[in-house]
Amino acid sequence: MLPSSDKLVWMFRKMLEIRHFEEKVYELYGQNLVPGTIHLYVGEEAVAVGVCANLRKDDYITSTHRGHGHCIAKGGDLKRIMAEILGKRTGYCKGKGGSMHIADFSIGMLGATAVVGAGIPIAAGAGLSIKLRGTDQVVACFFGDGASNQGTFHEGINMAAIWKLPVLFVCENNLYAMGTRQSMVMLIENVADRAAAYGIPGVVVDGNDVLAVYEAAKQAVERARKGEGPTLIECKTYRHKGHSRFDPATYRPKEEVEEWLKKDPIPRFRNKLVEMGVLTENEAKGIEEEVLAEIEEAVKFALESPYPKPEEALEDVYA
Ligand SMILES: Cc1ncc(C[n+]2csc(CCOP(=O)(O)OP(=O)(O)O)c2C)c(N)n1
Ligand SMILES: [Mg+2]
Repeated sequence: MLPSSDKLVWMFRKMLEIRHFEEKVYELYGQNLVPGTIHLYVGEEAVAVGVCANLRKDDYITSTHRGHGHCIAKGGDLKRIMAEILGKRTGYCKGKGGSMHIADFSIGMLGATAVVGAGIPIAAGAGLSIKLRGTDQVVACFFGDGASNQGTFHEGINMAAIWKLPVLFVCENNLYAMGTRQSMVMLIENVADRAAAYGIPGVVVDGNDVLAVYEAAKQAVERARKGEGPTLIECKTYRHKGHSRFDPATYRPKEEVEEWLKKDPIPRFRNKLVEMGVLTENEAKGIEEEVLAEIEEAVKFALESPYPKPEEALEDVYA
């Protein structure tokens, strides 16, 4: 069943927020305003949004090095995310975590991590905490195709499976782990096929179709809330940019990139909403303008915020 019109519009707005936020971060990076590096989610927006559209505020997510989109889809504050990326004191980690360490427990965003595959056992742990507390919350765990070759994938999913923990394991298969093509490191085509090894359902979906992702996640959430255990959802998608800001991604054939650009999830969804009569072209344009204004405000907030003081360097950190 289709989500309500309100939810469809929310999904469209969130996808635009992620896209324009990321493009702005890309631009700010070029102006030397972003310390460290960045990994952009442009092209993969339908995954985070399709999944998070099924989650409540008290549900959890775990994220990755490519995590801005997950945080935005879960309801993260654009100003605080932008401030954190710029290393400012008003950011989620007071400017000390940066792009890859954003967390917001108040919305169930348990954290991004630069360690590939590290979110998987954390999600299983959060699932166990839910089970022990006896609530009907769920966890959505985002990770890449590369992460699915880490030992944590086996350990985390197996444990969640045997204990029937309420976790959605969401593989964002963008075909590459840095410059390594999936076929160079895996003999199977679908990460979801690995679900059979754990005795749980594995589903492959078009990760550039937000409604397909929404539907797969909906079923997995229902199953998880009923105590029936985890699901592995593999979303086939593509990052429009290189792995990180400095990667020109020359290892990808030009034709492949062009093919995927044609499948851009945002124009696809926009056309669908117009076709379905949920939005007019003008309304869609209006939403995009609102989103752009919101992002400008976030940038202004972040630029005007102070850096942390040197004497605060050892506060809030483990040593
Ligand atoms: C444990 C670990 N090994 C290697 C790296 C270096 N590294 C950073 S991102 C990345 C690729 C991850 O690929 P994937 O899981 O497919 O995610 P994607 O970047 O495609 O979203 C690697 C190897 C790391 N950060 N952590
Ligand atoms: Mg990948």
